[in-house]
Amino acid sequence: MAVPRNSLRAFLGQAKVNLQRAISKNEKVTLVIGNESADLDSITSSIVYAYLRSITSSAQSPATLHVPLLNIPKADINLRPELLALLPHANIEQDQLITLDDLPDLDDMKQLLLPESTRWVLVDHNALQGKLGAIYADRVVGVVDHHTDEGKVPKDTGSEPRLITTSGSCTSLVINHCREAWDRLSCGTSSTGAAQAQGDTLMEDEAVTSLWDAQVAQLALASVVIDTLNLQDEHKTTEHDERAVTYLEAKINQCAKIGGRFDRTTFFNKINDAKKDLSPLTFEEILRKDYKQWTENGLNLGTSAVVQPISFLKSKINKDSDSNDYKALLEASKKFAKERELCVFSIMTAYEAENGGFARELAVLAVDDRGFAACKKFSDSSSEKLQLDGSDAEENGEHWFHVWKQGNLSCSRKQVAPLLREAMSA
Ligand SMILES: [Mn+2]
Repeated sequence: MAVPRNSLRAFLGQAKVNLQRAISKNEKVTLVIGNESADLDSITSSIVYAYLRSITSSAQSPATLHVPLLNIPKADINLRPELLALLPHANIEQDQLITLDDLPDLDDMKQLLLPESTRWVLVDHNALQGKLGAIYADRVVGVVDHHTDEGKVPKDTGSEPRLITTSGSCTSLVINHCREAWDRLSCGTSSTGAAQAQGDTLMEDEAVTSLWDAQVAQLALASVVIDTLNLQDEHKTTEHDERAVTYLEAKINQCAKIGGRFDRTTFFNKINDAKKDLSPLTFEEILRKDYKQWTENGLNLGTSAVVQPISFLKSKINKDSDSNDYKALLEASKKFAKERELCVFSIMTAYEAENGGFARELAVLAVDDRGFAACKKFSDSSSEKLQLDGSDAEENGEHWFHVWKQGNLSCSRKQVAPLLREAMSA
């Protein structure tokens, strides 16, 4: 089913109804889902891809309603202040987002949302992990991603792309993939849907559609500037990101209502300040905020990406004293790891250092013998590459725990997690 061109706000309403019908009436549905960390990039990639693929068509891909699904429960939206700061720019509200809470309970999922009635497009990851993966992994029909290709998505993806390449933000790849079809829409070749949907005159039609476009463009732009530090992070920014930013800024400027007063740096600072403010969150919420898990060789690896330094986490836990002691951090991390049955748990920080530069740290914890062996292997094989420089460390029969400064700033979780997984593999 194709949908007429509409605002993002109206589109999300239609998408939610479409998913409900798939569940209650066993109708076919296409879902677009980001990775389990559900960072801003995953969320905007899925919403923007779903929206544009639902209202645009090309020779190989007819317009089909795509449902953007956030890979988190509804309650976890609140752990993402940068998303909450962004939503008003796209004129959407938290309640309109479609989350794991909109799927049937896990126990009946297979019966109520039949795998054979579903198609899944992955954005910002290329292997469907966890419980959804166990049921729907072989229903994946397309991918747009900037992580290492795990080879799980079929080579021939038909009407959906199989696009995996390096970029700062996955949303940049989504935009560059969809822009031609999006522009054809704006040229008016199929813009009558807007007039019909609105019941407006064609004069008003253009003002309305340019506003809709600018709202979608801001949603996409936010991830690109967050993931590339407003195109200033030389380790992450690629040509794809630069092209996407130029294009999205132009889309925003075409809208008379927003374009005149839009300033990209002000916009970046607003979203980035919201992202960095972890003060309302508890230690456990900070670890959950940007969390990914893998199973390798029967061992579970958990990783939390954090936008403040380890010293911030220590002060969060040692709230009654300003102690820089790592013991409480170690204990709280062990608790987090045990609750998730992890064998290895890692915290990766990336933050602005006091001298204004950018810095990274890596903390790695193992809680059982198999984890100890994997961590030793990781530390032996990757210390040099990552330029790890130790500070806190404790190794005994109970745990293996190291905190390092990571001199190699170009390696984020995208590079570090595969090294950990490799050390865990047989
Ligand atoms: Mn990403």
